[in-house]
Order: sequence, then C-alpha cells, then structure tokens
Amino acid sequence: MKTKTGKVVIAGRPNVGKSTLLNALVDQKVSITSPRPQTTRKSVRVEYKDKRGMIVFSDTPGLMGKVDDLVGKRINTEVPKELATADLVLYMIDISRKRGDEENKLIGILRKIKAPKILVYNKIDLAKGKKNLIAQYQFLEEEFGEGVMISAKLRTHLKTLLGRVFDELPEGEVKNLDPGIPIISQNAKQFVAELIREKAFLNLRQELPYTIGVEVQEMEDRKGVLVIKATILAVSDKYKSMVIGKKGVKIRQIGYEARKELELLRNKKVYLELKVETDKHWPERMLL
Ligand SMILES: Nc1nc2c(ncn2[C@@H]2O[C@H](COP(=O)(O)OP(=O)(O)O)[C@@H](O)[C@H]2O)c(=O)[nH]1
Ligand SMILES: [Mg+2]
Repeated sequence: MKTKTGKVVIAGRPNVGKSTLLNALVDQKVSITSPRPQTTRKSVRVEYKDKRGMIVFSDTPGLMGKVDDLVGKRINTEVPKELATADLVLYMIDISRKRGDEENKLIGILRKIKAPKILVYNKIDLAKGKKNLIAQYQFLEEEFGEGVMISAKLRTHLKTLLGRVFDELPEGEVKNLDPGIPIISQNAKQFVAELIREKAFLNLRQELPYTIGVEVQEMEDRKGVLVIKATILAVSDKYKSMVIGKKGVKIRQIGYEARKELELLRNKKVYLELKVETDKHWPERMLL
C-alpha cells in the first residue's frame, strides 16, 4: 500500500474546538484551549504518523469578525496564509452555536481555497433540543460534501474522521514512519509559554487575555528539576495588577496550575519563577 501525506489545516470560528480536536487526534496536549477567543494566536503545526502515512496538522487561530486591536489583526492574517498552503482543509462547525457574520466571512475565504475540504460538525455531545443547530449548517453539504459528526471533547468518531482525511490526501513517500517530535512549529520554551498563557486565560476575567503575552526567559534541567523563569507581559499597569490579583492570589494560582501540568507532562519536578511586567510593546515584539 502506498503511503499518503500532506498538510491538513483545521479551520473554523473561534471556539469551535479546533485545538481540542488537534490534541485529541495526536493524543497529546500540543495546542492550548480555553473558552476564550484568541486562545490560539499562531498556527500550531504538529506531525501525525501511522502506517497509512504522515500528516502535518495545522491548528489555526479562529477568524474573528470585527477586530480593532493589533493582536486580533495579526491573528486574522494568519488564517488565509495557512489555508493557502493546505492539501486538505477540515472546516469545523460548532453545532451548538448560531450561524453568524463570522461564519459567513470564513465561508467566503474557504470558497477561494482550491484544496479539498471536509465538513466537520463538532460538539455533537451538546446536540440536545435547542442546542442542536445542525439544520442551519446542512446547506453547506451541497458545497463541501457530507459532514462528519464528532465530539472533539469526548473523542467520538475521530477514527472515522482520520479515515476520511487519509482517503482525501495525495499519495506520497514518507521516509520515516517512526514517531518523532510531534510539534514542529514551536520549541520547548515557546510551548511552556503557551501553557502559562492558557492558565492565565482560564483564571482571568473576560477582557484581560487579549492584553497579555508570556515569555520564557530560561529553562534548564538542574539535577533532575526543570527550572523555568517566565514573565507575563501586560500592556498597562492596570492590567498588570489584575494579573497579580489581591495579595498575589491570581499570579500564584496561574503559576501553580502551569507547574502542576508541566510536572505531569514532563514527569519531573518543576520549579517555576513567574513574574508580571508592564510592556506596552509586547504585541509588536512578539506577534509581528
Ligand atoms: N461540549 C463540547 N465542548 C467542546 C468540544 N470541543 C471543544 N469544546 C470546548 O470548546 C471550547 C473551545 O475549544 P478550543 O479547542 O479552544 O476552540 P478553538 O478556539 O477552536 O481552538 C473549550 O472550552 C473546549 O473544551 C466538544 O466536542 N464538545
Ligand atoms: Mg484554538
């Protein structure tokens, strides 16, 4: 049997579950997730291999309707760029949410992309009564073919989806089918920065996440302990004090959760020194 290979770009509105799907497909946490938009800021590219071939999955930020901030603008240029290099596109729909302008904007972009597309209905675990809005999306099947219904969170029907993906991909030689390093778009420090940002997103109020970035300055193994120095960057002193919280309670919680998860992932003790600093220019420095 000839192997198949290609780049599969996961596209969809913010919050449809793109990053959750990617983590489930590769059975590893590679992309951070949260209920907040803008959680994924840069595309995360990950390798998946099995005897059928090799796939590079690209988890993109969700395309947002209205954007006026720098972070949002940067995010919105990322999606069309990734889509232009796709061999196959997974177009994800959240069947628990109404269609809207955002969706229409994305459909417009997808129509211009020549690569084959698979329609994926996500969150079918929520498909009960009023939450089942699948009928609003079924017109898309005329254009994109029959959809696959999945729950990324509960990992249902992912095998079916992966089978469809391999069916659609072009044949190509894969030199090495051994498992390697799955994440190819970021290094270890960048991954840890992302993990800290995830914990911040989960612990901070609505408006804050957009204004923060995370940088890891140092990461090294010292006698079996992973020692990490990292900084959360806020665009103003007001946001800085919100990240710190009353008597430092927020920053401590963020640090605690990040450390715990890293210890689980790396299977070793982690020492995390986490600071907060005001840096008005972090978005230009880190996102452009
Ligand atoms: N109920 C349910 N929730 C999901 C499912 N997939 C993702 N979510 C949740 O939806 C939110 C957004 O997920 P995320 O993967 O960050 O979305 P993204 O912005 O498209 O990358 C998170 O709170 C996920 O736990 C699903 O299949 N069912
Ligand atoms: Mg995401």
